[in-house]
Amino acid sequence: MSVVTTQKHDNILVIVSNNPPVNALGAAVRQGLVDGIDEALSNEEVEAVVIRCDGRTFFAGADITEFGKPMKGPDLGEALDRLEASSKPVVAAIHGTALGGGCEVALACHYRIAVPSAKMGLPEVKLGLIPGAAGTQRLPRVVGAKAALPMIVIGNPISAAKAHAIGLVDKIVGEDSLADDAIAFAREQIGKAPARSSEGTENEDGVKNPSIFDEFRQKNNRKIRGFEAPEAGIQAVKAAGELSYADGVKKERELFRKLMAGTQAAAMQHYFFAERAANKIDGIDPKIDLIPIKTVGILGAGTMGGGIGMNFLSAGIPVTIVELKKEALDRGVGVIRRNYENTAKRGRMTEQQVEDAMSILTPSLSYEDLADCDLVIEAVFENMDVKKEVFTKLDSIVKQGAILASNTSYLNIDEIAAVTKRPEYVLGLHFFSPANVMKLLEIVRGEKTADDVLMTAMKLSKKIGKVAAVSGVCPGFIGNRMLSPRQEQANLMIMEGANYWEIDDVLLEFGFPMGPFQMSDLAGVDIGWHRDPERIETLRDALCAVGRWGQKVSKGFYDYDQARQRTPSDEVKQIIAEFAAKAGKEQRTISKDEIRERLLYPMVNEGAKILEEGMAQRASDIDVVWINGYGWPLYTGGPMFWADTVGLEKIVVGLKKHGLPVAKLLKTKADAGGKFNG
Ligand code: 3H9
Repeated sequence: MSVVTTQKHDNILVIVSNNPPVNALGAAVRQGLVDGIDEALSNEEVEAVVIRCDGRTFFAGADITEFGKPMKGPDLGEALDRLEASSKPVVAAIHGTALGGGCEVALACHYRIAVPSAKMGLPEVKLGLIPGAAGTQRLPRVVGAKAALPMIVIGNPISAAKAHAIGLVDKIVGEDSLADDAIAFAREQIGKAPARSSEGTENEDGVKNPSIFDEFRQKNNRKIRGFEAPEAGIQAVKAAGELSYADGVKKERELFRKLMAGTQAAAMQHYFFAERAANKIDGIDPKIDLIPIKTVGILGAGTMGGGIGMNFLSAGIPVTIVELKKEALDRGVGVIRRNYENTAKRGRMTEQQVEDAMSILTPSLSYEDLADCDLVIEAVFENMDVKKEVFTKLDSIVKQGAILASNTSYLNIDEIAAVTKRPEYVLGLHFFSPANVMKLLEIVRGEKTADDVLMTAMKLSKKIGKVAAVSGVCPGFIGNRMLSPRQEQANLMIMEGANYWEIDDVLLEFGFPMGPFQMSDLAGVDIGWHRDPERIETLRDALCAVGRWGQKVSKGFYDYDQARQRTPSDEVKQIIAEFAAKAGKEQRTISKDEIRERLLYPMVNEGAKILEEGMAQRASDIDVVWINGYGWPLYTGGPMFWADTVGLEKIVVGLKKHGLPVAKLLKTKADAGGKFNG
């Protein structure tokens, strides 16, 4: 059966797409839409048309898997022009997510009706693109440039209610009566002149008040820094006000094609599929029976434990949080409430939602209260002996069949699991700080972790809004393991003559939000310091001894002013110089290229070792970890995809030039002219 069918209801022709899973607009669907419109126009009995989708969603966009392949059938732009040109009114009936090309289909229809749960958006920018089927020209003509800008340039979907408020949706209809309501609505439009989006006039706001574009750039500077597509989106929306519709479409196509040919779009499309691939666990049936997780226990109400708990509370899963001292427990619960209230103040939560979340939190001073939890996550002090003690106790208290997880960022999960009588129910859930904000969750698969336990954790990660990747057991897992060689090189280079701020700046220019020395200042230079100012063995000891503990005391590697702006410190430079002299390190100027290569190439090398040892399932999982947990710039596709774009041969040559080791897998792939991804 064709993916697009038509049904005639008296004088209304309903065109129905059924192309699971998300009704992507592949060649067959585009052809089906054109055929449907032709049928409607050639049948005299038909007076109006409805376009809707079966399955879980209205069209979720162009079929991304077709990108880069030769175009088959009508292109989406052509198909939509045919649709809009129809002399008979065409109504889009929207449920699920009308995204990208799907939102453009809706825009090309003369009217749009939606169910309350529907969402609409133009997320192309997240794939390194802008809409390419006239969305940038039709949308501003319907809702105005100001309302179109965030949709096109930031790309987050909006609710049906918001779409209705800005004029993108004409009517909200019953959640369960979309098909019938669409036919009735279409009938009401018979005889009226079709409302064509390309003829809308709302785009004049951008001409009357052109400052909206610069204001938008400034307001969103942090979000769009380094990305090419957002600026192209702004230019396209601007063109929608300044140019005729036909010229605007030409401009959009030009911008779209240029982006599509660039590496950023390739990198971001790689990431789209990487994130989804990371959910799949080799050798485990995705339909395996899961362990129901109705309540979660957290051990430790510190920054980490509290943050972890918030993820579950926000998802409506009751949490019991245990601390040994009342003072620490009260403090932890207070921080959770304050965090929620701050979110509410910023308008991202209602007061009711704050209360709802807090009402399912049970603070406790007793391990015994964790007995009935389905999952217990330990977030106590990072020390093997402490963890072993905690797991022995948990194993004796928590009911059989419950999962015991450690939030360790470094320690051996198998060793921890071995102290329990249920090693198959033990795994690592490595959250990143702040745990309620950071997207990444590293799921650490122990040697004995059972398949259903692992898959339960994976599914749960989605429920709490995390992006998860599975790591094997090795020191530092995927993320921190790759951070080590970068830090090592950074430390070596400042002893060889590179200025520490140059090292930070190289990473900033590459697209990281901060460099290693800024990171150290933010985390606290004194973390793990022995607190003896007389004992100076490392650079860190020396900085701590003179009170340079980091941003919290306004001085660490940098001096900080009240606005937290950093300036390099002469005192630190002096301390580094003394260390270098003591170590007899010859000083030289180190170029930016060398700094970049020595920071990043060893990470790629470590990534290769991680793959070689089977600690990551696939190279793209490593990309997912580094993009979501450590700020690796998304537009480069992550360390392994980036390495592919640099060329593995070049990386091997670079590593050798700097006297650094080359992993076997990297060398083999480089010799064969291969890639990590694909
Ligand atoms: C565009 O439209 C360009 C046009 O302007 C111009 C053209 C000229 N294509 O995410 P899920 C697959 S650009 C192909 O797990 P959910 C996905 O890989 C496009 N495949 O489900 C996965 O496959 P698998 C603009 C797609 O319920 C499966 O569907 N649109 C596409 O969590 C399920 O996906 C977008 O960027 C696609 N477009 O979320 C929207 N979309 O099972 C992209 C999904 O093998 N899509 N797949 O791993 C989404 O944001 C989410 O998929 C959606 C559902 C919210 C729809």
